Order: sequence, then structure tokens, then C-alpha cells
Amino acid sequence: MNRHQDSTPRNSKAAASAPRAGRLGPEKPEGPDRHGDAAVEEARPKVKRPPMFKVMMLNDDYTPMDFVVEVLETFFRMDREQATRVMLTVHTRGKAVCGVYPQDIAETKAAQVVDYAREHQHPLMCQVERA
Ligand code: TYC
Repeated sequence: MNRHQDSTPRNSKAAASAPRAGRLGPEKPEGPDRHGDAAVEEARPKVKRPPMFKVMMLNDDYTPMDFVVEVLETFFRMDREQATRVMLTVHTRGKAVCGVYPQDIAETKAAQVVDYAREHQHPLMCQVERA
């Protein structure tokens, strides 16, 4: 029998709460985390959020404003208004954050933007910085 034919629910509530004899002996009915007289600590799940990275867009004197707006809409899922605001921030202040992502996604986005700009002969640049 393969696992698709097996009708036993593997992660069902019933299976999860069924009494079972573990390393510390069978559960006694005196409370959810007590095994006899031993207080047992809940295992803490070892999950951490990944470090985040900002994709920054840099100003230059040559890339057309409407091209930058199109890039922000396409690669960073901004609407026209948001994209225009971010483009103008880059234009006036030199750089601005386009998005914050885990490192591999931030680096892929930055590379995609630069490749796309080069395909259109624009010098637009992005940087990735630890958030
Ligand atoms: N400074 C550019 C211009 O005047 C516009 C521009 C905005 C370029 C943002 C790059 O990341 C940029 N055409």
C-alpha cells in the first residue's frame, strides 16, 4: 500500500492527542505538561525570521523618469502613484528603498532591474543593503 491509499490520518487532531507512552512513561491525568512529578518544558520551535535586505535604487542623470516608474511597477509591484513617488525621491535625494526582502530575493531583484535597464541602454543602478 502506498501512502496515497492509506486512510489513516497522519496529522489529525485525534492522532496528535492520543495518549502515548514516551521516554518519561505514560501520561498521567494531572495536567497537560506534567509527567508524574516532572515538569516538562514545551519544546520551543527553532524558527528564525531570515535577515532582511533593502533594494535601493540610485539616481543618475540619464535614465528617463518614465522608465524608472515602469521598472518600479514591474519589479516591485507598485502602482503608478507609489512608483512615481519613489522615482521622485530617488531623483531628488539620490536613492530610495524599493522593497525589503530576504537576501536571495533582494539580490535577484536588483540584478533583474539592472539587466532590464541595460537591455534598454539605461545606466540605472540598484544596491542591496542589510535592512
Ligand atoms: N534623474 C533622472 C532624470 O532626471 C531620473 C531618475 C530617477 C533616474 C530615478 C534614476 O533611479 C532613478 N531623468
